[in-house]
Amino acid sequence: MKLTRRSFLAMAALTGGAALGGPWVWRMANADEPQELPIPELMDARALGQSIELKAQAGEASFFPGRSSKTLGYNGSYLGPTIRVHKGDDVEVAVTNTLAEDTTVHWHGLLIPGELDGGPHQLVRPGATWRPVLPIRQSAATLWYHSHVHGRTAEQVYAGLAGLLIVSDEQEKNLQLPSQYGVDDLPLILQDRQFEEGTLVLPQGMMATMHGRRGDTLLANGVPNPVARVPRRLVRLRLVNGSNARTFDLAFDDERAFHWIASEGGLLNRPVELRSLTLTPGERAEIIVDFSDGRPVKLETGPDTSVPMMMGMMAQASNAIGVGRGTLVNFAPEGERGVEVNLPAHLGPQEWAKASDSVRRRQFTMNMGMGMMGGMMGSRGGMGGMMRGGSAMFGINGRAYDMARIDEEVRLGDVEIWEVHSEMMAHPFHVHGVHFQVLRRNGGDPHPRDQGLKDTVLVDESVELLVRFTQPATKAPFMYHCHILEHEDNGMMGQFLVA
Ligand SMILES: [Cu+2]
Repeated sequence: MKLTRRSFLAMAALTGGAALGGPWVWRMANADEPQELPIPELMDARALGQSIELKAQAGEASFFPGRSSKTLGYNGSYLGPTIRVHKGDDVEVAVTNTLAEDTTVHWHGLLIPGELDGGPHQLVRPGATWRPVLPIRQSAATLWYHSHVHGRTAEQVYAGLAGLLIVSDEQEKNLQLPSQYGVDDLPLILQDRQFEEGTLVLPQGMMATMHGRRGDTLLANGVPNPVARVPRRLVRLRLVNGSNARTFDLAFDDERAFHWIASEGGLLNRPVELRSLTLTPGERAEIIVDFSDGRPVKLETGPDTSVPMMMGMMAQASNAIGVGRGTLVNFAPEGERGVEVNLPAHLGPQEWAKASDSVRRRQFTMNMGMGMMGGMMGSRGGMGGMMRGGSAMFGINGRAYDMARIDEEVRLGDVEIWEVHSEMMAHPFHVHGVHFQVLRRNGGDPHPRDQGLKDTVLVDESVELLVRFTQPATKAPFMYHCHILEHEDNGMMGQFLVA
């Protein structure tokens, strides 16, 4: 049955209007007319004379038919163009802030000096333009860029300030992996968002801060339940978890195998066959999927299990989350069956550091509920008052982030072991300006999914990371923080210099 707007209104009238615009109705309407997967515009730095222009702007987006939402985007109303840069080049980016508030643009995963990083210290004021020249010296990888303005990162990213950043190089080109952007090389920014009557809403309150903002609707490139038309051959998917807080457990609905070829830092040594893949906020993965059988298939995520039981129950009671299993993308293979191609057995020769190169060990604990009792007993009006007051609810090593305090100092060129622990729930840990390898997880061997060079990692209990510092941070520090953006905004962040 085709649910037209008129029959929908009639049905709403029959049900006494109670269901008018309820989320299930919108999802039904949407399921009737699936939208095509939008492919963000590609801005190739070489084609553009090594000059990229990004404009942070306010806009309106229509996530559901006939409903518009207030959003933010780069050069558009929601999300931003895909920027492609090439190893060896220097790329000038002009970031203009047309918003009525401060912003920054952080190049998540790019190995560049601290003052170019786009963290909280590189504020772009309303009306101003920031012009960093980015030296691209790292291997091919899928990165992303997003707002990182302290205290407002969560709200700005939630509203849409994020985009994909691809680094290309000759070695990766020579592998002849699927590389036709938007055809057999698809960017997929995966997010969850909360809607009411088809309009994007910003969850508020203590639950939203404690868990990070989560939502009942899954989006890929800003569209719920989209259809991606793909050729009947091997296709590369560049997956980014751009959610504020939700970890995705990705798998295809027919449980087909696929090959994981790249982690956050670039190509793995060799393709790894998987049937499911966990992606925490800030993490990326490139996978190769074989669509040659021509059968439609869905990319799904399992239910959100990253909230502790008690907190999950509280959240459900307060309707802050309602997130089960769901579809992210419907793939519809089309055209003639492609000729069979084998993936290269060997991908990237990752010459990297060894644990024995490490000269120092540091410990970090991501704290949650710090000073909670004191805050509840205190005179600030309970937990709500405490959150608004911004007292130390979240921190690292017992301290909330302070822009004026340098927490760690590292020697340029050193390799160190960072031990990272999580409190209360699993937290994704991101370090700016570095790549690391996971040496140990929860006191044992790392998981298969921990391999490769990374800049973001899910810490359920503890991890040991081998970190190499190749980028200076003298004029401005690098950040390390929880990538649940509400935790980060509320103090679960520290900063370090590299000299
Ligand atoms: Cu966290």
